[in-house]
Amino acid sequence: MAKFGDLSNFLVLCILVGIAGSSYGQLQLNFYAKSCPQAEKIIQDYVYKQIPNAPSLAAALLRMHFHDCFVRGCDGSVLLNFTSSTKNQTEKVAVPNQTLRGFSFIDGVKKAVEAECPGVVSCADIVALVARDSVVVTGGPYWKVPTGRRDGEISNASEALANIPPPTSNFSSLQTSFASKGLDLKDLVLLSGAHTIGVSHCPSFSSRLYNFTGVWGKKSSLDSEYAANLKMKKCKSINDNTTIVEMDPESSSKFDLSYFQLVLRRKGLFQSDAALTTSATTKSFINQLVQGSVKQFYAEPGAMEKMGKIEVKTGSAGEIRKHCAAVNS
Ligand code: HEM
Ligand SMILES: *[C@@H]1O[C@H](CO)[C@@H](O)[C@H](O)[C@H]1NC(C)=O
Ligand SMILES: *[C@@H]1O[C@H](CO)[C@@H](O)[C@H](O)[C@H]1NC(C)=O
Ligand SMILES: *[C@@H]1O[C@H](CO)[C@@H](O)[C@H](O)[C@H]1NC(C)=O
Ligand SMILES: *[C@@H]1O[C@H](CO)[C@@H](O)[C@H](O)[C@H]1NC(C)=O
Ligand SMILES: *[C@@H]1O[C@H](CO)[C@@H](O)[C@H](O)[C@H]1NC(C)=O
Ligand SMILES: *[C@@H]1O[C@H](CO)[C@@H](O)[C@H](O)[C@H]1NC(C)=O
Ligand SMILES: CC(=O)N[C@H]1CO[C@H](CO)[C@@H](O)[C@@H]1O
Repeated sequence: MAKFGDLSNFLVLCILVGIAGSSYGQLQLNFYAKSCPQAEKIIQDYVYKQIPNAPSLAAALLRMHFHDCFVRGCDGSVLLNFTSSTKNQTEKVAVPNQTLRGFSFIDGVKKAVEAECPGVVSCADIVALVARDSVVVTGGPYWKVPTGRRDGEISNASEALANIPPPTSNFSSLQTSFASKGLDLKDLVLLSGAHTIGVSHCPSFSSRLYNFTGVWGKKSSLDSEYAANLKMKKCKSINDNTTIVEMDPESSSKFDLSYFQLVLRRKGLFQSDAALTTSATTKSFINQLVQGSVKQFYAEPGAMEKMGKIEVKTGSAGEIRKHCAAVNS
């Protein structure tokens, strides 16, 4: 009997710990339902009104969400101009961030939200919601965005460099990088699928056009006709750092599955895109993907939602910033 009592106490304890664990430290759908019921609507309205006038921003804002989440978790650290510890050497300054766009868009959304409920909605949640809504308004898939993220107070350029995988990544470094954020190979493939929208600057891939024989003496994994075309029409010299190139040229503003078709035809722009075909696991997943529909693959419990939960700060951790580019003083 004593044993049974111990067991039931143990079960009660487990349930209590379980409840505490789930109400504290986790995101939830419509977190601001009581504190700022209009928040998600204000954000959505702003995006739905502005993005159709500047559709290329949708890609930039999705990429910003990725760069936020991979460094110190999704905590808005990518938005900071300055912190007391790093001064102006924040994530923004790091090489992978030099091509980020959309910071003033986020400031505009924050202003609209602050006008309704000052000091309630985090910049980290704004980035996550804006990324999803931007993709949806351009005709892309929907994914759920639970909220309740808090904003971080640290932003360090070296950490961005260390955590954002470079476009020269091979399969094993991509796998390691994503695994360190709790993302598996399926997530890696689906998230790389974001390269179905948006643009790149030449330096992110020009070594595949100009220098591939120098690297381990290997032949480029980029389709040779495509490479020749890019050299002739786009990245005319290895020093070109201003020309932009669509990653999925035939439908670069449409979030579809054509990125995966390109990757299979050796026309993925980056080494990291091509790397997805060097593993049997990811290659067979891509072969499966191209048979399906895009909405199906990004639906819950999808990779995008998982990315949005990386190392989030909740409860009383961090703060709710007043201005997204600055920690509260
Ligand atoms: C798998 C590792 C990844 C690598 C190595 C990578 C690398 C890059 C690079 C080098 C660019 C172009 C930057 C430039 O030269 O302008 C780019 C653009 C972009 N990336 Fe990724 N990326 C990765 C994963 C992701 C993920 C997970 C997402 C979002 C879910 C994403 C979304 C985007 C978007 C939307 C753009 C276009 C941005 C624009 O048009 O301004 N990428 N990526
Ligand atoms: C920034 O991050 C790097 C690498 O983790 C670390 O060595 C450095 O001390 C950090 N800088 C500051 C000011 O915290
Ligand atoms: C960062 O601050 C230093 C001085 O503290 C200044 O020389 C430099 O120009 C600043 N860089 C940027 C990008 O603002
Ligand atoms: C992948 O890239 C990493 C980092 O550059 C390197 O250390 C590793 O040897 C590479 N792996 C293969 C299989 O080429
Ligand atoms: C070209 O290849 C050489 C030899 O491997 C290497 O040292 C150099 O950094 C490469 N240049 C570029 C732009 O990739
Ligand atoms: C881009 O290239 C120009 C000319 O080659 C150079 O002056 C400039 O510093 C480069 N910018 C970057 C960010 O590398
Ligand atoms: C952050 O920097 C950007 C430009 O680099 C500037 O437009 C913005 O006003 C700054 N925000 C704050 C709060 O300092
Ligand atoms: C968006 C942004 O802040 N970009 C910066 C990236 O870093 C370069 C070099 O430090 C800055 O000139 C850009 O303003």
